[in-house]
Amino acid sequence: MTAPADPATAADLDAVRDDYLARLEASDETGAVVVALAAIDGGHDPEDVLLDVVAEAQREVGERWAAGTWTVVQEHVATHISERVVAAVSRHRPAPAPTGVGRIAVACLDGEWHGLPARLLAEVLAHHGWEVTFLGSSVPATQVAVHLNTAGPDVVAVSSSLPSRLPAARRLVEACRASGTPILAGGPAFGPDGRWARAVGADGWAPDARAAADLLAGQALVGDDAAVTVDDASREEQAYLHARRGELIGDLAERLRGADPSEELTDDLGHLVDFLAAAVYVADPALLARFVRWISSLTVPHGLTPAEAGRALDELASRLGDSPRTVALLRSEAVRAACAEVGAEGSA
Ligand code: B12
Repeated sequence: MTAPADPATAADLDAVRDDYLARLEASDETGAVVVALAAIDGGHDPEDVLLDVVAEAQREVGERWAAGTWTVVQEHVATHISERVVAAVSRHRPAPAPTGVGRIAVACLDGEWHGLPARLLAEVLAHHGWEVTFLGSSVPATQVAVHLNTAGPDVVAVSSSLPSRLPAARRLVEACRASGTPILAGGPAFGPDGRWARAVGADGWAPDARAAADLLAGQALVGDDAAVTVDDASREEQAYLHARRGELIGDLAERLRGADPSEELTDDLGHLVDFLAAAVYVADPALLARFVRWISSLTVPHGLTPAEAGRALDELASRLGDSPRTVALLRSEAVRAACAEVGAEGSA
């Protein structure tokens, strides 16, 4: 693909994105495809249309869902349209034949259903000459291992949006290590600077698909074992939290709202326990602090309020006294600061 657009062209792409979002808002699949293909026919690189129009629009879709201005159904419809647009773009400007740079498998972590980011990465890498096999959403590590043994790609690229999936990332790293295949990680799950990719032992991380293509072109992927923070104690406490998940959610929900809690509250408490377990797993209070800020920013009717989040963290700290790392994390300065910032007072 070509060099980044000059400023004038970049401004054009902003207008294309606005137009594209308007088509998503109108549930207009045909119109969205027309906008994307017209931008390409007008001289924009397909990579720029995928990343600066489709991916950016999807982020805005997420903002609108989080702000409560779009329903879940509107988000689903928009995402379905974007998936169709990605397919249309790749038909309109098919990737060239692989140039021999290498073979890469692109997969989402087990339990990770955000497949579109991985699809976008796969398209971009194919345009950079890679022979890509797209394994799809939520692929268990054991199944990736089968693929490694049978197809033998040079690299595995793993995508994840949810930090709560990080334990699955470590399982995948171990499967890749067993076959000697380097693993490149990406997506918001791994933190804004990729710190949780290093924590679980990935061999490389890139912030976006363009950077991934550059990284893969430039150097061999070599992990840094010293950066891995997962150890036996963190595994044990994460597993313990996972085992008690249902009981903890039920007890917290009853404590917060009595006998008839909303489904949204129960879902949010599930996220809370899962993000706590992931934070314990990678031994980083910043992960839980980010969660506190995120959950408090949502305007989901009947969901967990900031004050309830603070009480839930308190309650967890008092119930999990047999898990010293978990309690230390719940009582950490980073988590306290996040709680104070969002009005989740009274936290542990
Ligand atoms: C569409 C969507 C969904 C769809 C996904 C369908 C699909 N086919 O992908 C569905 C409905 C399944 C979904 C479900 C959920 N979602 Co959702 N979803 C989104 C949304 C709106 C868009 C995702 C997207 O396409 N983004 C655009 C991509 C291109 O951006 P990206 O991920 O950053 O990817 C780029 C880079 O990160 C990088 N990259 C990505 N992967 C890789 C891999 C490698 C190797 C490399 C190097 C780089 C790389 O390259 C990409 C392009 O440059 C996001 C909002 C957002 N900000 O993304 C929320 C969002 C990710 N979802 C969110 C949530 C909470 C959920 C649910 C938990 C909701 C629920 N209550 O159930 C579930 C979880 C399901 C699960 N277990 O996976 C939250 C996550 C918040 C958090 N703190 O983690 C977000 C951020 C919404 C929000 N604003 O709060 N979701």
